[in-house]
Amino acid sequence: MKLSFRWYGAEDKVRLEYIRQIPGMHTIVTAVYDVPAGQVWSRESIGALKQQIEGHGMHFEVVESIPVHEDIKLGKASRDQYIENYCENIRRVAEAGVKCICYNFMPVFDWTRTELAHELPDGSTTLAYYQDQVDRVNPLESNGDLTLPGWDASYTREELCSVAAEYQAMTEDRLWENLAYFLERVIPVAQVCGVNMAIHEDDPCWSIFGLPRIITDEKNLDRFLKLADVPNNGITLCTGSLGCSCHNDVVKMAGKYAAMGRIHFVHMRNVGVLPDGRGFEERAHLSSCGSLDMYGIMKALCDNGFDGYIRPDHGRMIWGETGRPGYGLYDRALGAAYLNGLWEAAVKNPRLV
Ligand code: DNO
Repeated sequence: MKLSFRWYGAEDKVRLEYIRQIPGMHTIVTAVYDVPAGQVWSRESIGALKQQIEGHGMHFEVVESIPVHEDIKLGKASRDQYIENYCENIRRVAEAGVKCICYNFMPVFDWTRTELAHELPDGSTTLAYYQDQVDRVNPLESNGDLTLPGWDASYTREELCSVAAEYQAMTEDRLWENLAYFLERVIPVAQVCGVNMAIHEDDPCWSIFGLPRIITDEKNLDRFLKLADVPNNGITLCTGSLGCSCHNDVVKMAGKYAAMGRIHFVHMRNVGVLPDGRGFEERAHLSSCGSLDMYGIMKALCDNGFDGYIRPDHGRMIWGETGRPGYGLYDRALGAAYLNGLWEAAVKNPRLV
């Protein structure tokens, strides 16, 4: 496995010189952030990222994310131009040495939480999702300044309402068709460029605000992989996104999709799933702090030949750190050290065949 770390570019408070000091750090995961979804990234911007990362002794091999324009998800006539732009971005990042691209196919809202700084008993703060808080919010009807963490801040309220309204007639089947249309055009380009596409599961992995969500469980991941049944069409296994539903057996999925060679990127995060569908809280990476068997997942990956990228996903805020929720340095660095330990243990205790 290649250990990686998400970095938000030159503006990020978490500096590359700190990240490189995490033992075993190999790859920086980043993106060109100053361009709206659907536009082509300049070679200068991509090259500047590469230069900074390599200047700090690391590699730029994973992009998270190249966002998929809403018109593609909606299946509008304008999608062909946006898909062509997407393909051009694949070509350009591949030229710069990128090997894996993470993206998602969630309508309108990316990851959604109701609290960004929920205090845990040890005084750290974390991201949390409480279903009753979500149920009280209707972003399509409310005219206040309603917002939830994770929403795309580049939308004005009016734009958000109008794009969400366009989804009123959208069904899961239509969304699947639009995803298939996208993959038919994008995966062949990825194959030529030697890039692995890695879709991120929906977070949380269920429908919110009446919008369809389809990358949610094993059955749907099987269906997704068959849409383009080639290695370059793979997944980002996000343990927290899948693991916030107790119906998903993440250890089993890790082993199964790794054995198929279809996991290209892993987001390792632990969550505490609350009883009775009340939601979940993000927790420290250590298995005993949450609901997931983090060793079981790493072992399943290792035993099944996984050799892609792994990054510690969201961390809590600890030791007085402030910054981008989920993306501080300290707790993610603790997570990285823990993942190194789990991996070493897994490698030294191979499955007996
Ligand atoms: C949240 C991230 C997601 C992820 C996208 C991938 O912290 O895991 O925003 O980057 O869903 O496209």
